Amino acid sequence: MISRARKSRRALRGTAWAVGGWEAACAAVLAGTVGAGPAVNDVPGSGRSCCGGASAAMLRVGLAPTPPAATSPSASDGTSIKPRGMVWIPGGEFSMGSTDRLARADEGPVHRVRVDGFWMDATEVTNAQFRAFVEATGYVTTAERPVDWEEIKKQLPSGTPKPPDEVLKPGAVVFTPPARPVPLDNPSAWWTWTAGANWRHPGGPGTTIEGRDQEPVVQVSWDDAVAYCRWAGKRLPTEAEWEFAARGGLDRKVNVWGDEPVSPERANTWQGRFPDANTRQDGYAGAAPVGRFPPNGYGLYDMAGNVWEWCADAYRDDAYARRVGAAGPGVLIVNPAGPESSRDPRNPDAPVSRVHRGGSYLCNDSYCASYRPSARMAAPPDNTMQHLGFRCVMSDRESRTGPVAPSRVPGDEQKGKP
Ligand SMILES: [Ca+2]
Repeated sequence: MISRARKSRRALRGTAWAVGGWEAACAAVLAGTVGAGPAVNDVPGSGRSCCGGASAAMLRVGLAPTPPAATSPSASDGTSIKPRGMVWIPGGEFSMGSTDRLARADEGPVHRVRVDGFWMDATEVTNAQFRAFVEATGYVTTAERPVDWEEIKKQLPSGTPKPPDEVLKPGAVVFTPPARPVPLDNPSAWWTWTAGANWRHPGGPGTTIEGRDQEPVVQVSWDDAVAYCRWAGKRLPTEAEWEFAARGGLDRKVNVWGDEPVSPERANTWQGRFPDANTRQDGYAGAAPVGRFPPNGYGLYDMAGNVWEWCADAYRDDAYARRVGAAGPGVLIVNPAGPESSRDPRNPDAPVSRVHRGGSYLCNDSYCASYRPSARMAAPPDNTMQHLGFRCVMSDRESRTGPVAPSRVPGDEQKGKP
């Protein structure tokens, strides 16, 4: 007879221990194990993500109708004025994706893309900024809401048993480094489901964001990020906008600063042996206050490392192949807005998976080189993580009119899974 725990592990085999963490954490709790999870990723290169996810629930709180002004008042001659805290990213063409030795399969094929100019937050959204949103709207984040098993199980393989009620409490997955080296094929060895973890207590109930106003907000879902952006009169960047901006005007470079390798002076990543020995050569074991590392060519901070950043796009591992296949080789793709449907091998049962970019303070070349501007990662939109935040954008037109829905390019508009 197969034990309940073994059934759970079998049922969860193939799900996202790397990124889709609520179910993984839930299963780990249910199974009482941290050593029997499935292989993380079968993609060569830096395929693993150092990620873990969190609770899931659908948006349930309406937004206050009085967002703050996202821009300074328009000048009398109608010209736009620099929105506070944002920098102008000039439109242009670039090679999206990478064939670098560290690149994963989903970063190709490299293709030429053009994006229109847009405004982008110079930094990740901070705890102080997110607190202002919550205080103005009464918004309750995903990780703070009661867990809805009926919604959660939609992301799980059919037949996954319902965990005990004590497990189905609001919370999130917290990074809990082991005391000694561990195999790097099982993220549940360093991620722990923690009731009470949320953006106010990103490391669990015993932690706080007091005195950390300038650190990036984390433990926020894609839904939370979208809600914030709407309140602020902004939106999440498309994946193409994010990568174009991250490259800072440098085309076909491995990193946002060029081809030189990552170093403690350049970005907040992990130095030492992941995940048990962080030497903190960059000064930080976790997130750093925003803007502590040099900006890229466009004046954007922390586009490499610190915390991951949600993008608007649905994720497909074959998104670029489909796009190029539809347009034809060498054809310039203009303002791609991402596929209509998701295909995420790390979250095969999730109806939707959303892109996040930029890597985090947990990135280390031994495990995850996702601080590179071309690196792609994803999670279901109700997942939260201790190293995942976001920043907002808006077009110049949107700076006056509000967000405009994107139109999709050929290849992105195909529906259904192949
Ligand atoms: Ca970042």
